[in-house]
Amino acid sequence: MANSSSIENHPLAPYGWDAAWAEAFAPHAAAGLEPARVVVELRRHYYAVVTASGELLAECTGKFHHDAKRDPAAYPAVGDWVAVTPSAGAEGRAQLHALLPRRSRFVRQAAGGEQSQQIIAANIDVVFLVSGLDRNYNPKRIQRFLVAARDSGALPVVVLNKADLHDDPESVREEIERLVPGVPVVVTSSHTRRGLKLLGGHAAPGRTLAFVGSSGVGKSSLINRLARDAELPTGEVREKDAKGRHTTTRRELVLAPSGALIIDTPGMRELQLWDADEAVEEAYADIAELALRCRFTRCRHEDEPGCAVRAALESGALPPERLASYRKLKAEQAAKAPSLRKPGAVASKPGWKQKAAERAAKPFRHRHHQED
Ligand SMILES: Nc1nc2c(ncn2[C@@H]2O[C@H](COP(=O)(O)OP(=O)(O)OP(=O)(O)O)[C@@H](O)[C@H]2O)c(=O)[nH]1
Ligand SMILES: [Mg+2]
Ligand SMILES: [Zn+2]
Repeated sequence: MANSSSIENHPLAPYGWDAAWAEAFAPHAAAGLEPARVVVELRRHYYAVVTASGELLAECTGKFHHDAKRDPAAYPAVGDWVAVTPSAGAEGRAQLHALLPRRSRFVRQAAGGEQSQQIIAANIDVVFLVSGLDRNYNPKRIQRFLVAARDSGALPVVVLNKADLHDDPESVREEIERLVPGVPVVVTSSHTRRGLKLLGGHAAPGRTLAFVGSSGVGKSSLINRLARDAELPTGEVREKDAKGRHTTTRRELVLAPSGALIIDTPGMRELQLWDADEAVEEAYADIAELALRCRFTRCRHEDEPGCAVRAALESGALPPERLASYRKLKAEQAAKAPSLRKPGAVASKPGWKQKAAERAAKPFRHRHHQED
């Protein structure tokens, strides 16, 4: 077993390698495998991993797939420690053989129970839930998120970003603190740099921080501030409703100048932390309310007798456009539900596959961030 001074000098120490990981890895080391940390999920079952000798594009072995038995949680996620071997005759490529047990995990609970847990980020110390203090702000969503964060094994921190767009951010902070007692709440602005020191306080060397939240709240912008040269893509939000455009399309770990490891994630449309259906029901609470009064509990509001929704349409109390948009959303969700259960569903946005294929075809190089 390696002694502690050689652990500190280990080339992977900046990525969080320590004596406990070395111990967990011992059987794999004995089998001639190398340790590596997943820094990007490129596409389904393909990962950029960092090893003692540099970065490799790793692919799960056939045996790995067999043992994983299609359980998404059995596959590596960004932040995971894995065992690899460089592929013979394919430079920059590696075979991924095994996954080390996780210390913590932030999961998205998709519809469909246990088997559908999707790991958003693994081995994280702190998970920041970012909200924007613009129209995006939603206390209920923050509460729901904290339920997911509570089980993660990481410290949850609520981040209220875009403070520059709000008249009284402190009052919001107080409201959230009352709502979620004991959870740190930080007010930030990536534009004015407000609160960045407080965020940076969590960014100690070797610690892993993950940023999650809806699209457009400023996750990548905040990370770019903390990791000066991360140069993560950021995108505009829509004028009419402050919704983001899903600029970030992959989960990626960057090494910040402070020595912290920071994980960026795509906005929450893909990372629904609660049942999507529930969100629609909430947005159309009036229709949900009416439906409670339909004679049949499974009323489709078409030609069933005693339908309160149709009655409201006929009386003019419910605008037909509203019912139409509700129906459209429900139909979209029904179509989307099965794919959300698949691992890698996040990566399967239009255009993604092609881009990933291009990237995979090129020799892979992840950004490195050194103290300057
Ligand atoms: N006013 C203001 N705008 C901000 C702030 N932080 C980020 N933005 C803007 O919000 C928009 C979205 O920022 P991103 O960093 O791309 O948001 P994101 O959370 O990474 O979004 P996705 O990658 O789509 O999930 C950009 O136009 C940013 O310039 C802030 O503190 N104040
Ligand atoms: Mg982003
Ligand atoms: Zn009905």
